Parts: sequence; structure tokens; C-alpha cells
Amino acid sequence: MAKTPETAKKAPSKAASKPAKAKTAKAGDAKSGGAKGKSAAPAETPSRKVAAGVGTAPGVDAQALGGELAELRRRQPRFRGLEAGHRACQGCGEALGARLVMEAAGPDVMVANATGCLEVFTTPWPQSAWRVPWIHSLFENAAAVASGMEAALKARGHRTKVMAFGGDGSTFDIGFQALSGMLERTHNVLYVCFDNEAYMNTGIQRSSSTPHAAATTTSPAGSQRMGKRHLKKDLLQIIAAHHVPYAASASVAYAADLRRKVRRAIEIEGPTFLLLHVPCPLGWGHDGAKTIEIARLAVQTGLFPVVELERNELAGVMPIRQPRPVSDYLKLQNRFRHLFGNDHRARQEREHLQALADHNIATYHLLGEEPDPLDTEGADTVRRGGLIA
Ligand SMILES: Cc1ncc(C[n+]2csc(CCOP(=O)(O)OP(=O)(O)O)c2C)c(N)n1
Ligand code: SF4
Ligand SMILES: [Mg+2]
Repeated sequence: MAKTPETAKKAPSKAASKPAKAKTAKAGDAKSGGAKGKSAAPAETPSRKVAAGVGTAPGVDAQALGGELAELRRRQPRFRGLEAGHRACQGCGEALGARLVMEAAGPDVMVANATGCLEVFTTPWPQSAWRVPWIHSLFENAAAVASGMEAALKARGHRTKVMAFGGDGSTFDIGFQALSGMLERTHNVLYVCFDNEAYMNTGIQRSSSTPHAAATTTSPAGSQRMGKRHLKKDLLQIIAAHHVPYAASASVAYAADLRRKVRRAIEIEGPTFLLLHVPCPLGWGHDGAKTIEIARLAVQTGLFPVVELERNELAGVMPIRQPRPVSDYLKLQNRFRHLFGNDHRARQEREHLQALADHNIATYHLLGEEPDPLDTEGADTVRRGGLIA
């Protein structure tokens, strides 16, 4: 939420490659956690207005639409973890990703959340969209705070699972030292990195997760250079090198796969890690309605490999039957707009990105003959707005 300065909320508010071929990932079944807490969405969310027949477009049958929305709500899981009514941008992949993670994790969790968009848009003081115990940590120490929470719970004999959330800036860069320590000390914590590939909350600055050639406010495209000049850090391999029991990547476009991975990680006693690819319409410069399409293309081109690593061994991949050319992904986003101009360097950069995608496909053996991994169950639940309780 780049438009919301981090400081604004502080003022009192009026309102390593693995050669072995691995088995392919399978979508898990979808079960929600049990009920806990009140489902108290802040009043006057846009959807409430529509349900009440206020603010519908001309020609739309407000009553019928209200009935449909009521039915959709009825089919929502009873436990949501992260409520509607927060202040993310429309189509925010991070908001969707967090909601899916919370639904899959269930109510018996506590969260330490690093500073960043997720923290800012969910907790404009004195409101909160969270329905579980949730602590705002510093930008750099979510993993250290989570370590302390886990140690304290253990000392008191509680089995509540601790999760730590951070953006890519927090995880790849500024909080990495604390994260590495948490993994090495084998704390029983699931760390989820919401990877939108830049420091979005403070105005779209490049991070070490920003892809090569992407334009950000600190890696602009122009006559001097074609966006960022460095490669996206391979964080998952670095995490796996800590010999953690489970480290995986996932995408908001594949909801069932994501839920299965969250449940798996929650069940493991020890440090686990999830790298979740979450498009950011504001920072990537795309239509908020295309978030899922873009996230899916990142996987289907090979630019964002969806894989599982167990104790540093490749254990599963999301197969690609027919890889899409990277240009299909790039052309939908303004951050890559300069790669489609008349500049003679544009074609070279596109070829470079295609080579990176091809390298991922070869390294992780992503080409597969398995059934189409379109994950229709997941796509459908995303469209519906949640799981059937
Ligand atoms: C030590 C420190 N440095 C910088 C900041 C300012 N800051 C707050 S949020 C943020 C960007 C967060 O980026 P990321 O972790 O990728 O999360 P996103 O907002 O993209 O979800 C920055 C630079 C800070 N709060 N603390
Ligand atoms: S779309 Fe981007 S800028 Fe907006 S809230 Fe989500 S992560 Fe932040
Ligand atoms: Mg980010």
C-alpha cells in the first residue's frame, strides 16, 4: 500500500539446484479450521454496501446480487483468520494469500508480522482484521519475535503453532539474519514470506527478490539502464541449505496446493518455510482483476518455480505441461513495459528472462505429463471467495 506512508498509521487514527527428479505436487483436499471468535467485519465494507443494495451499477438487480453475495458468504469458511474490511488495494495478491494461509492454518495459531503492506493494511489503529493473536514486530525481527513466542509457549506447555509473516524486503534482505538464526536453532515456527518482489509499502523500491529488468522507483528503466540489473535471489535454496524439514514455494493462483502446503508445514514439528508469490497490482502495474492470471503465468512460464524441498532434497514440483513464453507474463505488467519498446536492448532482456525461465524448468524438471495442474479446485475456491465450511 504505497499510498499509505508507514508513519501514517502510527499517528492516532480517527478511523541450489537438485538433479534428482521429484514427484509432482498434488492438490490437497480443502478443509477449514474450526470456528473461533466472532466474524465481525468492520462495518461499511464495499461488499456490505452492495449486499444492502447500495451503490450497485445501473441495470444491476441489487436484490438478486445481494442474495448471491449472501449465499457466497454462507459458503465461506466459519474460521477466516483474516477478515474482510481491511485496506489493501483491489486485487492485492498479498491480501488473498494471507487469507488463504490463515484459512488453512486454522484458529490455533499465533502470528508475528513484520512491518510491511500486510501489517499496515490489516491494522490501521485501533482496528484489526486479524482474528488470532497477532503481534507487529519490527521490519527486521519477525523471526526473532516468533522464536521467543514459540519458546514461551513451549515453556508453558502450549501446543499453539507460531507463524511469522514477512514481505520479501523483510525476508530476503532486512530480516534475513533473524530468519537464518530461527531456522538454525530449529524453532517450531512456520515462516511465510509474501513475495511481491519489491518494498511496496514504502513506494515500490527494489529488493533482492525483484526480478532482473523489472522497473521500480530505485531501479528505473531509461536511457541508462533497463530496470534492475541484478538477479532475483534464490532464497528457497538458501533456506533449504539450513536443512530444515520442509521448505516450499507456492502461488496464490494455486489455492489448493497452497492450502495443502500450509497444513503440511503446520503439522511438522520444527522450522518450516513457505515462499508465496503474490502479485501487487500497484507495484507491478497491472489490472487488479488480472492478479490470478498473472500469478499463474509466472508459474507456467517457469519464472516462478513451485517446488517442495525436504531436508534440502527436491520432494515435489508443480508440473508445467506446455510452458508459456515469458513475454506472455511480462507484457501484462507496466514494470516490464520497457521490454516491449523500440530500444535495441529490449529483445536482449526478454531473451535473458526466457533463458532464466528455461533454466528453472531444466533445474527442477518442471516439464510433466501429469494431468493438467490447472488446480481447478483452487481456482474455483478463489472465485467463490473461500472454502465451503
Ligand atoms: C529497519 C527498517 N528499515 C526500513 C523500514 C521502512 N519500511 C517499512 S515497510 C518497508 C517495505 C516493506 O517491504 P516488504 O517487506 O517487501 O513488504 P511489502 O510492503 O512489499 O509487502 C520499509 C522499507 C523500517 N520500518 N525498518
Ligand atoms: S496491492 Fe501492493 S501496494 Fe497495494 S496493499 Fe497489496 S501489496 Fe500493498
Ligand atoms: Mg514486498
